[in-house]
Amino acid sequence: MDRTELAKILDEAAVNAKPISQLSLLNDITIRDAYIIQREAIRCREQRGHEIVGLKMGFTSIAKMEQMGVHDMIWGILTADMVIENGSEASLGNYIHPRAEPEVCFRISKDITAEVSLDELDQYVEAMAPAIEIIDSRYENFKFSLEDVVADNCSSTGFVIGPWQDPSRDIKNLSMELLFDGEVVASGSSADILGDPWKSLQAATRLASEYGEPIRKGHIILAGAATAAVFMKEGVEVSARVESMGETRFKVGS
Ligand code: OOG
Ligand code: MG
Repeated sequence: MDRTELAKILDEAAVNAKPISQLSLLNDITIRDAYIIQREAIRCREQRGHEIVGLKMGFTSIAKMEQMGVHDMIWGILTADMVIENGSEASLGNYIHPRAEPEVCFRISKDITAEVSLDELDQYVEAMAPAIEIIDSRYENFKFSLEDVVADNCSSTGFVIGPWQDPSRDIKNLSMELLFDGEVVASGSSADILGDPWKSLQAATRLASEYGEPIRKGHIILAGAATAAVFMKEGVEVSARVESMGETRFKVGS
């Protein structure tokens, strides 16, 4: 199958919340191909009127790489239909087998069209916040190769953002927790995100420029989870707590 057909299969699996078998089992897909498929599938969302609102980094922590059995950093595209308002509800029925993970995110203050060095990144960030990402692989049993997951837009499905605050360069060692009904179900540190979430943002500028994907003023960049992700359960209130940044939450509906 060609890349446009594969993108359509992934897009339909997401829209219908129906899992598919791994594309790499029957198709030869390189990482380059996978990013082209990812972009094509995003085009389907754009055609439905959902604009790009940012990027996400994935597998920036050892905990995540080990959980999913992969070995490299990846990135995906966030669109407007993935936004879940802080404190609102996300319905299980919209997803296949969703998991939640605690993250931090950055809001970009001016367009980025080339790689930005770690030292210069300050000039491009206007705010940061605690966040929760909902990931929902379109593959059966949440099993995939690196190429599969990249083609599937790195399992991107939803995200919730907590209170915005002024950017700080010193977020290297903040405790990060995921809670279900107030009980900690996963915990780690921002140090688990490449040693410093700013390094993840730096990598996002490098990868986006390599693939010709501009990062725009106002875009959100999710830096990647600090812990393994946890399956969502109906009726539970999911929250993430990041030391000195506060909390963000949503309720899991049916
Ligand atoms: C891929 C998404 C990885 C992260 O924060 O590491 C990711 C997956 O685990 O299905 O979002
Ligand atoms: Mg994530």
